[in-house]
Amino acid sequence: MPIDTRPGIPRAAVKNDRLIRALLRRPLDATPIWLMRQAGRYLPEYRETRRRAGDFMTLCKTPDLACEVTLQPIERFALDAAILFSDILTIPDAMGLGLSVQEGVGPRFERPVRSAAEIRALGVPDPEDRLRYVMDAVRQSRQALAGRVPLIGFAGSPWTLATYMVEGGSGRDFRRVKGLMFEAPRLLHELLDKLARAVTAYLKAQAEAGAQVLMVFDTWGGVLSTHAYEEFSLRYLAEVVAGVKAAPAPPPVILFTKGGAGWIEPIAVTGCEAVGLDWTQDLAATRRRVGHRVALQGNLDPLALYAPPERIRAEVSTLLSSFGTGSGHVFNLGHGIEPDTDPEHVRVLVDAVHELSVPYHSGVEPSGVEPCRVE
Ligand code: 1CP
Repeated sequence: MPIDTRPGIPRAAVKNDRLIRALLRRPLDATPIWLMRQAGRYLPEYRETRRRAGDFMTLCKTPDLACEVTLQPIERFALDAAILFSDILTIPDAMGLGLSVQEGVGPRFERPVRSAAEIRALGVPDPEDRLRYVMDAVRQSRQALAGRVPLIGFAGSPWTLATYMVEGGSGRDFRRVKGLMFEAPRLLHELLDKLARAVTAYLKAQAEAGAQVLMVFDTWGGVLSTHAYEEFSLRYLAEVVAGVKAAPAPPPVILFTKGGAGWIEPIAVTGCEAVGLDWTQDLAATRRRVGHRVALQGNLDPLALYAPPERIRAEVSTLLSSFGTGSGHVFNLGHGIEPDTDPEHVRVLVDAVHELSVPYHSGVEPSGVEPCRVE
């Protein structure tokens, strides 16, 4: 029976509910799969729409085009979820930092924030005002999907957003933001507190606009020491989850810290439904540690998609067997898909996950224990 976690939506609103079932660790027929950056440069149809848009931010800010791109991978492959086409940097852009994204250069801010005055001048954007284009893209994508698969909404973590805002673009050694962390930690906390409020409001608004699952990308949490991670990233991730969960009928939440292998237990107790894993983490061991609490998402090395089809199937088989029987696994890559990936290899991956995972969902546990409670 199809399930949906939001009241007011007919139970049949999602025809393919594998993702939601896996996140809630309920029985299902096969392991769901979606891919980080599944709508993007590896697809010729994306490159064509981006060309028509002229530049990346126009693509994000034009709901018709964002919706078109959101659906492109769903039209091509048997994926079990759509992820909204947008970017984590929409929030700093709405805060007035002036974002541009150039081919081969990446994201850049015209007005990075570094001083106390610059941080204190930042406002928390109203999602239905300066970020209305994102909410419109959610509403339109949800309508266009017509319940085929659930729609994932997302945001960057406060720490990850702060790295871009302070560095002024992609960091390499994070010299500036770490400088602030060591020299003016209270000022960085002021920025992170503002960002946590902005991210919470943004995710709640996406859920209200129709996003059925929410994911938080903490792409740069892994560059921190353990105690700095707890103080400057995890604490704000937990605040965001608590804020999102305070709304009536909140959707399931996935938290992903790239490089967070050492911190899976504290991430799993934030109140999220699932933890995303990068490819360095062992699925079986992680399931033993936290699989009774949360679902796990991941974690094929994105570069495995360069390998020939037989090797891709073998990698899928290894990961499925590593997770083992029962619900609670969402297949994904350990990070975003590379732009020069062959789309036909994505087809091989998606079909292999569906085909090879069926025996893991027969409903008959060899030991007779509840699926997902592996000790
Ligand atoms: O030239 C182009 O077309 C721009 C490339 C691009 C794309 C396709 C950017 C710029 N953003 C996106 C889309 C995007 N970004 C999505 C779309 C939905 C999907 O299909 O998954 C999502 C979820 C993101 C999220 C995002 N943006 C993250 C977190 C996930 C991750 O990859 O770690 C981060 C760190 C960003 C910042 C960003 N935006 C764009 C780029 C190239 C980057 C990364 C820059 C860097 O490496 O620091």
